[in-house]
Amino acid sequence: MLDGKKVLYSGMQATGNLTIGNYFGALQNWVTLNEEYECFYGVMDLHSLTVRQNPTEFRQRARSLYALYVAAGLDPKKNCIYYQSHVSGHAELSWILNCFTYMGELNRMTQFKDKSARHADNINAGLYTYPVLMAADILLYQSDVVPVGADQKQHLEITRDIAERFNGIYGDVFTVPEPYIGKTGARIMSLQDATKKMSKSDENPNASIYLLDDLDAVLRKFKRAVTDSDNEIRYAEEKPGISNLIDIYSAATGKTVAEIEKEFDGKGYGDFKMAVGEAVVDVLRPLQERYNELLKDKEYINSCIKENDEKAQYFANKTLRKVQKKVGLTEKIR
Ligand code: ATP
Ligand code: LTN
Repeated sequence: MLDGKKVLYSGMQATGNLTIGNYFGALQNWVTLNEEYECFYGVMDLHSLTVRQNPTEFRQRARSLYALYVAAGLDPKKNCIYYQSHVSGHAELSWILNCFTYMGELNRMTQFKDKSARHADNINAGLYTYPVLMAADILLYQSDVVPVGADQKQHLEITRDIAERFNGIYGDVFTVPEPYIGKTGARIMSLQDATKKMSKSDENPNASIYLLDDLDAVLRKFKRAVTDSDNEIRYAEEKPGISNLIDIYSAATGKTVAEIEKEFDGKGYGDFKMAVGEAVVDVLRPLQERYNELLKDKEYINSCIKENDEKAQYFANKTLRKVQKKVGLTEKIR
């Protein structure tokens, strides 16, 4: 609780360009939940270091991510939108929590298994302890709720386990957070292979719709999206391509699956794909306009970053000091 409100925490890695998977799976829910909670949103640049980054591009991506949060509708004067690497408590708490996390737990993480398969030449210790840093992010702010896409559920579970273990030894130090996974859009799939999650790091540009894609390209990519052999617009396990498009249309318009099936009853795939493309373009157009405006106003973004870094640092330090004391680290002589 902070000022009588529950605390919401979330963030994204500053790696690659955001896709509509990131938007419908996470960002859109952040905006919906925004008023109800005291909110912290991190640009998770320390997590991005688990894969190699080009320093210049990385810095630009982090800045672009910050602007996209704001363009999506999060007001940086009301929400604490900040850089993870600017608050030293994340790395400090992460070390302490490492000592309360078992290798057996980390061995079970599916994201680690996937990412080490994809980056076989760079299976570093950061990739392995990634979930512990994520637990530190969340627990530092005594967060109650963490809105994420379905792929992050396992990381939320380990965060809860670490918090409960720590509280079991030292008393109620951490709030145990709940995940918030939206009903629609929690798992948007690739447009080229509907058995794979849409990802910012997919090598095939037709597989993902990027938030900053040219709008004609968006329509084109939807036209080329994989479907299946019959011509019926129906949500079903054996129709992953069409089901994915229904999910996207639902997330973009707020319509239910039943409403969508009815709307397109008797219509063909071509019409449906066009409608999905247009619905997504309607979401992206205002977002891109705001984003382009924001990039022009350097001073505004800088002042928001500065103010919010300080605010985050203040709250993070409160928890960190408490943890240091509980585990018996010697206090600094002031
Ligand atoms: P990468 O694919 O490069 O590992 P990513 O696209 O998964 O990255 P993250 O920064 O790891 O991006 O995720 C940011 C947020 O977006 C998380 O809450 C994650 O659950 C959500 N998310 C990512 N991809 C999807 C998707 N395809 N569908 C729904 N939510 C998603
Ligand atoms: N692992 C997350 C990004 C992330 C995060 C967090 C999300 C890092 N720290 C804390 C929520 C809360 C991902 O989306 N891949």
